[in-house]
Amino acid sequence: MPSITVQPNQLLERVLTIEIVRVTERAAVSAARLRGRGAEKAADQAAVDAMRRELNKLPIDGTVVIGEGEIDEAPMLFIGEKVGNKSGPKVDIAVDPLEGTTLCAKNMPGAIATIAMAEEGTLLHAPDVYMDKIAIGPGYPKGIVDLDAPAADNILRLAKAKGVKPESITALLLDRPRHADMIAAIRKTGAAVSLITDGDVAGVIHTAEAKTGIDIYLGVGGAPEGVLAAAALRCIGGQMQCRLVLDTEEKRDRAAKMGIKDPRKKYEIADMVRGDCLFAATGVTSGAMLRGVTFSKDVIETDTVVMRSATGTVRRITAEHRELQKFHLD
Ligand code: VTB
Repeated sequence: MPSITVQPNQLLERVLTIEIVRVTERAAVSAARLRGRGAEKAADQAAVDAMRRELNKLPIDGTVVIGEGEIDEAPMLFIGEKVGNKSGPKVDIAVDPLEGTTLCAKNMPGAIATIAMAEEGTLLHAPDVYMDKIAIGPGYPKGIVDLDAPAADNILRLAKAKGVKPESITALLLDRPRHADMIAAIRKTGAAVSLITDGDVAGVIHTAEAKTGIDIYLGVGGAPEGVLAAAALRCIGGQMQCRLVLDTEEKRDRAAKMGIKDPRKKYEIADMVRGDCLFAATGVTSGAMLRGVTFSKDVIETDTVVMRSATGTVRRITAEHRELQKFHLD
């Protein structure tokens, strides 16, 4: 039987796979304590504080490249912030400590705490702008869908590749007025449209999870969320194409300062995540991908998915936290 040899430099990366679970778990618990309070900012801040504290314990020399905002706003976990205890490898980090602040504030399904990590210089440094996205799950020939093709063509081509009628295709989009024409065009093909109010990191990942019944993700969402989703698809397979929406001089300037030379560039997964990566997400409220945090008398339970692109391993980790509950730790 062939054995898998672990190189010394891979050892730390494998350890970090488990360590980043702690990071998203703690962010999720802190946000979940504020579920349903109608307090978006407070829940987000609680998740940010917890994530930052846990990140700073890790043996990494990390730079936040996708974070809570740009440096002039100087929030915590801003783009460019250094995290980690500096004793380990130089890494790029993308975070969304509370993806779906509104979902959490209203205690609606699908809020998560999420992170991606990769070797320094390999994650796209994207400004906090919109991004046009298209994504499908694994198992299709490359190029079967295209960001620049009409939505209806993409649905028809995907149906053909899947060997089904368009009626058997389900597309997922953010429920926004800007998508009205696209939704109408997709429905005209006979395909079903599923709408989400927020949370398109999970939305994109759903295309790679057969149990969700989602075949394709389409539309305009946040760029930070796009890079996080690309990291997940790099681990589990699937195709994704994206383009930043840089529709003003000011946005193009901000992007240029982050090293983006071509504002119209169409990004593939390999352009957004240029090497091996780790991805983790913990449920804050229950959704199709993850269960939300549950609080009982002695135990807090979390549900996390963690992925490693080097091997494509996906772990689902249900954790019981006793100390956190006993001492009411954040
Ligand atoms: C999406 C969604 C996020 O922002 O990226 C969306 O995944 C895009 O922005 O959860 P608009 O809300 O302006 O459409 C979120 O909803 C987070 O704010």
